[in-house]
Amino acid sequence: MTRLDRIILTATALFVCLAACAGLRLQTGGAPHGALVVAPPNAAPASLPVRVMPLGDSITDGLQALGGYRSDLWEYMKADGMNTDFVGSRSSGPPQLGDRDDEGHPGWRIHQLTAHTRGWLLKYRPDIVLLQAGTNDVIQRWGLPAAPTRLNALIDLITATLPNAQVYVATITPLAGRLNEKRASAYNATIPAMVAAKATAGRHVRLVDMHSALSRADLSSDGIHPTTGGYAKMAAQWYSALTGKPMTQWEAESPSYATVSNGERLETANASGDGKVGYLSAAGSFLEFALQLPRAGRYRLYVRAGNGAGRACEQRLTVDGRPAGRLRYPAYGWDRWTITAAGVDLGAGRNTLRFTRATCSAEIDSIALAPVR
Ligand SMILES: [Ca+2]
Repeated sequence: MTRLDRIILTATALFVCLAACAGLRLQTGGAPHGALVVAPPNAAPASLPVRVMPLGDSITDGLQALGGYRSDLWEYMKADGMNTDFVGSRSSGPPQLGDRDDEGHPGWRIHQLTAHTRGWLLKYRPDIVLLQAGTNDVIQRWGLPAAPTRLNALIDLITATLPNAQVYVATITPLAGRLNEKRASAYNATIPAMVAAKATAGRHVRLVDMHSALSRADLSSDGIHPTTGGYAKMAAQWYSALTGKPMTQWEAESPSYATVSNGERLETANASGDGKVGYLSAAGSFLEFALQLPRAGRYRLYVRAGNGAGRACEQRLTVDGRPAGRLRYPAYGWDRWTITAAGVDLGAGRNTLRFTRATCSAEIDSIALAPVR
């Protein structure tokens, strides 16, 4: 098969997938310029994988928390039945990360990525590029006034090399230290107009405001890389951008909306919010979220759970006291988080979601909801 044949076959298969499979769809309404938007499906997974290239520096690599945002992002996609292929020349992440391929290069500045990006794109031919770059330019103060120009050139290189790929451009995450954060904010401030101009020109580029998704409390002790919880927030922000469905997260350990009966709130730096809920093993024990929602409707529920029982286990879910099915968690180990999804119908105002033991106890770190429609 010639290369052209392969491209046509891939493009045709992808289009069929977009049109007929539930994994992805081509959104031409609200999204600019026919942007490729991943839609949480309810049907069978796509037959051909969608290639996703995580592209950036050590934050893409996942320094301080193995796998970084890629771990949760992979879990979200798996939970929604998407057939995803992470691509890149590197491979890093924990064993439970189903696909560890990436282009996250620790310490690299924008121009270093630019020097290699064309080759990576032609070799791995991603359908989606998740680009976050510039943190090293900022913290090394390396030609900082021209950093936006360099990012602009990198985006142009990607869209020129693979015009049909969808490029998600993230702002950089917060930095500790007033001056570094000021420099980061100045750099970030140039990105929305840059991306908007390219979208207007018909390029498949979208902005992901990653900076606003995290706070300084989400930074590890080095003041640069996110904590485990910070990376979890990054994954939720990437996935919200990919699906076009904004997710809202709630921490299981928060007493302001979560009640624990006959279980325990546990502190751990390995969970988002530095806390989780466990020991939900006794009969009658439960974790219950009381959530205020602005709108009634169908939602996608994502549960970030840890299961160290050595075998897959299930919890029961009830919504306002009504059975709403079971949630099944693979046995990755304690503090190795899996994300399990379920569809739930919720009302406007107060809703209670209660988790109880079914076949074994699992720990819950957080949950998230995204509107389906
Ligand atoms: Ca938590």
